[in-house]
Amino acid sequence: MSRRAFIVGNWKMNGLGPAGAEIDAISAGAPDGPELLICAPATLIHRLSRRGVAIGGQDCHPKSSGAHTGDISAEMLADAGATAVIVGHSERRADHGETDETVAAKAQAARRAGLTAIICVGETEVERDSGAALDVVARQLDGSVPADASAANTVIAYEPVWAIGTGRTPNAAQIGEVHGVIRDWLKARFGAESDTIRILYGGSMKPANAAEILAIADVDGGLIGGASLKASDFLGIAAQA
Ligand code: 3PY
Repeated sequence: MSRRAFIVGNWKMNGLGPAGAEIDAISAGAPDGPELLICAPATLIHRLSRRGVAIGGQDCHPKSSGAHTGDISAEMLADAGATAVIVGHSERRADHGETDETVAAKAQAARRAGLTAIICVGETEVERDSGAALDVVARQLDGSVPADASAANTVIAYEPVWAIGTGRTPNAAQIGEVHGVIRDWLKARFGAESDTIRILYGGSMKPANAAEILAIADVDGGLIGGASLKASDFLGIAAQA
């Protein structure tokens, strides 16, 4: 089955009001073909949505409301105009101690609010060097994809932690091997429906390496960090999808 390429920007903790100009440039230059999404800081979601590019969040609380100072629920993201949310990014797992269980609860919240959950998995450098990468990713999938997830609102992003913000990327064989394992895992969990679930690669993806990465079997798009901050770089990647 051929899946529509999905190119997602993760702006992380970057972006003030003028970022609207980048969204307008992405909207104006969007190529036919891939689906585009920018996961912006929560403060910008309302301002950036309805400008011709789908906007997502970068995290959500498992609960829909309540006494959780500083947190944002999936319902609030949807209310602000988001269509999707990243959950379980390795920066949140590391900075906020998020476990697979927490990530699964957040993915469940995304579903409850009608958002697509982009669930991140990926091994550290130590895990890669010790030969544990595939086991780690399978274990994260087991724990982070909620039991009642629907294929329709689930996207998986494979982001090796050692490739994030380092300029290093795994080679094509390494990416292909992990994406193959994820595809098999999805098949076992979702059956025939799994064919529709997209698997993104993330970690130091940029215009210069996008074509090679996007050509790898079972890579259905990218989750782009730094290179999504400039419309020209983001579009340079999207044009190759
Ligand atoms: C990166 O490429 O830096 C990312 O973390 C994308 O999510």
